[in-house]
Order: sequence, then structure tokens, then C-alpha cells
Amino acid sequence: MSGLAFRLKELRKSRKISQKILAGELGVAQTTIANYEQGTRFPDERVLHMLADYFGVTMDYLLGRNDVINVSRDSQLTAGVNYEYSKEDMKFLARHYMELVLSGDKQTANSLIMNEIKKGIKIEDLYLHVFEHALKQIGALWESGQLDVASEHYFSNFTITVMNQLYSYLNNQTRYPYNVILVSVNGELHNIGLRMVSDLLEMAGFKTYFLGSNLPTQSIIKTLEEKHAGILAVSATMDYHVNAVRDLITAVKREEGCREVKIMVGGAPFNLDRSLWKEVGADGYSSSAEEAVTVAKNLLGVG
Ligand code: B12
Repeated sequence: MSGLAFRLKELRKSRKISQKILAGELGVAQTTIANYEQGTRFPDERVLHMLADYFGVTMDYLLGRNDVINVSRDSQLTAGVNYEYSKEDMKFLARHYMELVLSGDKQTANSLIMNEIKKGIKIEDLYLHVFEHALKQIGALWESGQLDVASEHYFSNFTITVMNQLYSYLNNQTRYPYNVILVSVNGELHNIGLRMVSDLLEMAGFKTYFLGSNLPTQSIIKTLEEKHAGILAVSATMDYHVNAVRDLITAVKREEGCREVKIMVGGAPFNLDRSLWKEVGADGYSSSAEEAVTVAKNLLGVG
């Protein structure tokens, strides 16, 4: 039996996954999995990567070349394999990440993401096509009664934990002399989207101050002045928080010391009504964290 045949069978059995389920996840026939496990067929490179991702193990482990099940963060930093990611790969990754987290296997979920970083997935792809996709699936499951609110909290909190580990990967040579202050309005507890905006702006070369939710308006104004902020980024998810966005913008624009500050907004209500950002008095809007970088550059006339 080849190293792969042995390891594949061992991994599948230890995780209590049937050949049929695994075949469904990979989009291949059940007999193909059986052939891999008997050593009569060998997967191509793409399927090998999918298998390693699925089980959260290194390629060497999967091929039976060594017993190091997943790699440490330090070795990941120097590796950089640069694997090409299709939208399908990322959907698969999102689904697998979701399954692992919901099943309580956080170590494997974390290794899965860190291995993708090692292979060269772009942070923006990871955020938008893996985490954002998974979070939206979680929301849909909650809405249809298939998932309880505790699981929604657990999933989003764990995703923030994984994102926190990625800070050292947010580096870029460009440095703009502009500070961006990021807040979610009063009462708004959703702030992962805003956090993604913050991280991608940081990667693009802006200095960011992610303040999260529930800050008094006077404290936001004080921070804008003290940091000589170029941009205030405001997020709202619940539509009943749109008035709070409007009030915050009015208060900031009234302040003499904030005359130069540009205000950018985003979040679900602004994605639903594409002219709402103008109605609340903002200077810019974007529907995604990736686009937010372009909007910020345009507002400040850089890049
Ligand atoms: C995680 C989550 C939570 C977490 C939030 C944790 C946290 N720290 O953020 C918790 C558990 C606290 C929570 C609470 C609630 N939630 Co909730 N939640 C979600 C969930 C599953 C994911 C949200 C998320 O992170 N999405 C992923 C991010 C990346 O997407 P995004 O926010 O749209 O952000 C992107 C863009 O919009 C944009 N963007 C966002 N902000 C900004 C800002 C700027 C300046 C710019 C330029 C761009 C930008 O860029 C981002 C990245 O591309 C959604 C499901 C969904 N479809 O989103 C429900 C969802 C938003 N929640 C919902 C509800 C109803 C609630 C609760 C009322 C009840 C509950 N489920 O517990 C409370 C309300 C709390 C409150 N007062 O705010 C509903 C809202 C429906 C509605 N519109 O009325 C949703 C849609 C679930 C559903 N399907 O019904 N929730």
C-alpha cells in the first residue's frame, strides 16, 4: 500500500467520514476514493491539495513522507508555495472551515487556514471568499432555524480569533501619511466586516485605528482630531442603525477640527440601497472591504 493510500484511509476513518461523503466533498465518484485507498489510482495535484486542505494536514503527511501532521507558523512564514485559487477552491475551503468549526475541531480549522496562508492565499481572498462566505452561510442557517444563536456567536468569535493571528501578514512596503479611524455605530454589534476593511486598508499602506462598537460621539471626534485622521470609516448592519450613522456624520461634520476628515460608510443597509450613503451625508461608500481600499485612495487623492 502506498503512503497516500494508507494515510488517506487512516485520516478518513479517524474523522469518521464515509467514502461517499468525502467523494461528494471533492466532487469525484466514490469508486475513485476507493481506488486511491487501495493504491490502484493516484490523485492529480489539484485533488491532492484539496485532500490536504480537507483534513488540515501537510502534503508530506498526506503522502506518508513524514509524521508532522501540520506545520508551525514560523515555517509557514518562510514557505510561500503560491498555489492558484479558483472561486470553487475557496467555496470548498469555506465549507470545510465551517464544518470543522461547527463540529468543535478548532485546531484543525485553524491549521486549515494557516496552511492556506503558507500556500499563498491572498488575505483579501481569505476574508472575502472564505470568511465572509462562511459567515453569510452561518447567517442563512440561523435564519432558517438550522443553527441556534449560540453557534452563530461561537462561529463569529472563533473567526475573529483566527483573523487576529493574521496580523503579522498584513504588511506592505507602501506607507501613506494618513490615519483611518474605524467604528461601528452605537448599538451595532456587527463589526467583522469593518475589521476586514481595517485590515485591508492597513495592508494597502494606511495606518488604521479599529475602535469597534459603542463609542460616545465625543470620544470619536477627539480621536479624529488627535490622530489627524484622513478618514472616518463607519459601519452599520442593522437598518435601524442607519439614523445613528446619519447623526454621527452630522456631529463630525459640524466640528471645526474635523473639516478635512472624509467619511466613508458601509454595511448591509448601504448594500441594499445604493444611494443611502449620500442621503446620510457620507463622502464615500463601498460594498466590500476590497473596494473600500480604492474608495479610500480616491477620497484622499493617493495611489
Ligand atoms: C456574525 C453575526 C452576528 C454576530 C456579530 C459578531 C461581530 N463581532 O461582528 C452577533 C452574534 C453578535 C450578531 C448579533 C445579531 N445579529 Co447577526 N449576524 C451575523 C452574521 C452571521 C455574519 C455577519 C458578518 O460578519 N458578515 C460578514 C461580513 C464580512 O460582511 P458585511 O458585514 O456585509 O461586511 C462587508 C461589507 O458590507 C463591507 N462593509 C461592512 N462595513 C463596512 C464599513 C465601511 C466603512 C465600508 C467601506 C465597507 C463595509 O465590507 C465588508 C467586507 O467585505 C450575519 C449573516 C450575514 N448575512 O451577514 C448575521 C445578521 C447580520 N444578523 C442578524 C441579526 C438579526 C442579528 C441579531 C438581531 C440577532 C442575532 N442573530 O443574534 C443581533 C443584533 C446585534 C446588534 N445589535 O447589532 C441578521 C440581520 C437581518 C437584518 N438585516 O435585519 C443577519 C443578516 C442574519 C440573518 N440571516 O438574518 N450577529
